[in-house]
Amino acid sequence: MKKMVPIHIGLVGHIDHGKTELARAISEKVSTAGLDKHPQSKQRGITIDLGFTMFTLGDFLVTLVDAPGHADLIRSVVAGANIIDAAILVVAADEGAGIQTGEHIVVLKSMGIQNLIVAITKTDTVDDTRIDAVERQMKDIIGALFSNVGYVRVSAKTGEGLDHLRELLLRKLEAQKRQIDGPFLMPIDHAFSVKGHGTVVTGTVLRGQLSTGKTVQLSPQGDISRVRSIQTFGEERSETSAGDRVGLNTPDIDHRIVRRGNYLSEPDTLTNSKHIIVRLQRNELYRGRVTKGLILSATVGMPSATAELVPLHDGTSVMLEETTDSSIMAALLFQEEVPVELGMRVLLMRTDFPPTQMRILGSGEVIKIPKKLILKRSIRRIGRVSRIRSEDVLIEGLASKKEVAESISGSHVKTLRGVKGTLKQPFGTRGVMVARFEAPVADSEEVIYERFVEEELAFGHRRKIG
Ligand SMILES: Nc1nc2c(ncn2[C@@H]2O[C@H](COP(=O)(O)OP(=O)(O)OP(=O)(O)O)[C@@H](O)[C@H]2O)c(=O)[nH]1
Ligand SMILES: [Mg+2]
Repeated sequence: MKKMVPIHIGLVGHIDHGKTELARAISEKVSTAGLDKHPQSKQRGITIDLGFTMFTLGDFLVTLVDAPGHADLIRSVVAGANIIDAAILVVAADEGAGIQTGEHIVVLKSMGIQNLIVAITKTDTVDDTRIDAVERQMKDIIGALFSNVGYVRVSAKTGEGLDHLRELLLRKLEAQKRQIDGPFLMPIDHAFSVKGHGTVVTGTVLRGQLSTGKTVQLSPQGDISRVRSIQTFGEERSETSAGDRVGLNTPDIDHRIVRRGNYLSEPDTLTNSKHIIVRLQRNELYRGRVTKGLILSATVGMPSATAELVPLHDGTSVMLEETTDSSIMAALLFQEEVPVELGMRVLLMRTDFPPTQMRILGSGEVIKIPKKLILKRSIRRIGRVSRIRSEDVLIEGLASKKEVAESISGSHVKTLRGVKGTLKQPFGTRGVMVARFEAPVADSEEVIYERFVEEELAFGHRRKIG
């Protein structure tokens, strides 16, 4: 059999707009972690968990990753976006764009997805003028956000438009460049036990190659297992490589400890860390503030974790109380250890915001994984020139009493205009200080004293060093 080219397409969009029905209508095979398998899905009639189905199209072996539309399940959409090459954004013809339509567009864009098909679904429920209006609405919203966009109208109920969708996919899909080199890496989406075989984990191989008999490690737990067998949509194979969707039989790992977003990798290649430094682009539609101590949900690669944010002065390790910049450098302090690698994609979300508000703060990548997180906090005092006596300048307001003034004697200061000086000694008992400057200063001019204290930080607490 000719080797098919694997490609992964996400199905995203507002709740109830017809993603799962569309997946059913165009798929040939449903995976073990198939559509709406979660018990609550049947009860509530909504998708709870990522679902995976498959069909072939020309040379492509297409995996559809069906994501939930419910606002509370946005983390699954982000997790799914981490393993897809392209996306179908589903919009119901009767309802038009919903709130999560917009949110999912931001997720796709943030995760670097450029290839997008907008599928207007449920076309059997409305007339053509309505469908035209929804298409116009979507074109307005999408604008120039994606480099490769197509539009299609479908009904999962009558089958109308499905051929057009296949055609459009065939035209727009491109074989992806996969990272075959480098250590094996696969984020896990499901784990279960098969009688007589033990644990099977499923996922999409992001990097490297693997063959049966090799050893893999579960992160962050650290457990090791031999890979007894490899399957793709029910077919046994002896090896797999980046881009494949597989089920791996890893009998030495207990399936009950495996969580969505854990990784399987070549042993000892991933770092588990409680803190990272990231560079982010602020989401233009985010209306909240970006302040020190903000608690948010951080997706790093596939898994999400609760994290505390500390904005940093660009290019340094100096903490900021707040940043209003669009390009942000920040430290993330996790509540629990997270497996990370340099360059992994990061998306930050305010899950404390109501879903009617833009919750995505921004996205970017991991730029540093420090062993210890030691940052500098600026302590800044502003005083004022109170008297000038030839070379000696008296400054008040930098210290409250003589002892404090003594403790900062010898420190450098500068005026608001940038004239540099040195604090010499206290003058009197009320904290006034004598200073000398490199150039003349004016009466009442403001004088800035700044020093840095180092702190070691972890989620929820900090410790002064020295
Ligand atoms: N008439 C009609 N109904 C549809 C069509 N597609 C889906 N539906 C119905 O719309 C409802 C929601 O469909 P789903 O496919 O479950 O929607 P979803 O987008 O997967 O929903 P979530 O995953 O919960 O966000 C179901 O009752 C479907 O039967 C369609 O093309 N025509
Ligand atoms: Mg669904």
